[in-house]
Amino acid sequence: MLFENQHPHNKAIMIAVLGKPNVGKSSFINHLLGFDLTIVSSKPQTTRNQFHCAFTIDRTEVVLVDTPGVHSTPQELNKRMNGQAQLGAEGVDLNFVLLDLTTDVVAEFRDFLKNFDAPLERTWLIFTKADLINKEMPGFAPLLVKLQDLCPAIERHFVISSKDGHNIHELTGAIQDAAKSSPHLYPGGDASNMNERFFATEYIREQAFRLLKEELPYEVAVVIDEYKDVKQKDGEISESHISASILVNRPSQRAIVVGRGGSVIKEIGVTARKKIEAMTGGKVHLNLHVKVSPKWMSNNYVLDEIGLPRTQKSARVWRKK
Ligand SMILES: Nc1nc2c(ncn2[C@@H]2O[C@H](COP(=O)(O)OP(=O)(O)OP(=O)(O)O)[C@@H](O)[C@H]2O)c(=O)[nH]1
Ligand SMILES: [Mg+2]
Repeated sequence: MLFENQHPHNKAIMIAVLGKPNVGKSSFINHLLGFDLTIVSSKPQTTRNQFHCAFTIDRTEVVLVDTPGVHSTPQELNKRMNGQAQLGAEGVDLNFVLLDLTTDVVAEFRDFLKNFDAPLERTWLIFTKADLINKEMPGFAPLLVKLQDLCPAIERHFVISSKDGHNIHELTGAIQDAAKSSPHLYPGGDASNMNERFFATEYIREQAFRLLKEELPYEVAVVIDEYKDVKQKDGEISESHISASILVNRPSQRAIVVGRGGSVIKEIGVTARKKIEAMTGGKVHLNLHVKVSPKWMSNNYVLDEIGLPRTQKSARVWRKK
């Protein structure tokens, strides 16, 4: 069924977008998509789930898999985020490992490989944030040799910027050339395998990452309590009623997220609502609550609820013999 009525010249490619936290994976994906689908922040560990971000260039469908930044951690939440990165790379045609040019890229790549438990097959290195450095880059060739020594699966590299679009055109051309003849996975034009409910939680969490300081963004999760679409006679959605809970780890954090006179939660709500409305195309009524859920970052029920299943590195659980 899925592959019926597809153009015989269709091509497709699925690419895992991998790397350490904060290197610019989600910004890169949004730049290629042409709109802000996946959330971005200046703080590391923003993305927590792996998911598809799809677009087409002429007859080529490109599915980029956004993934959480891979890092070393003893925490159950973070172990599961690393697990998501590995899952995101399963069965893809190509891996892009993003390296932030403003850091020591060799150390960064070594650290990534240490914490990424799956073998890397076909890999292109994407050097990001080129707008922030001297583009002549003396000493770049020996650096590439060192990186190649760390991972023989590296086939190509590109130096790009998601801010000023440097080399993006060349890269998308190379992606098109690498795509193989194939039916499209999202022939109806869907941009993701995740639904609007998931993106609503992400857009709320994005504002929490923007407004909250220090460790607080990392101790916040968002769950939807109710999501109801109101349809017109022609079946079009006219408005959506969304109730969501912002979970925090400790009672003292509740007051910070609410803010003086409710100012912080109000700003989270107003800004997130605008982005959700841009996604749904209809009016959104967004109701936010803050709930204290002590130690939710190691609570199996909450982690499952936010789409982070156990991994092989998860803490052992008691099983009946
Ligand atoms: N100047 C500049 N900043 C960039 C570029 N790409 C990303 N950034 C910034 O880098 C920060 C991190 O970007 P993200 O896209 O959230 O990074 P990420 O790799 O998805 O991060 P995690 O989801 O936390 O793993 C943000 O402040 C971005 O605005 C770029 O090409 N140039
Ligand atoms: Mg991200």
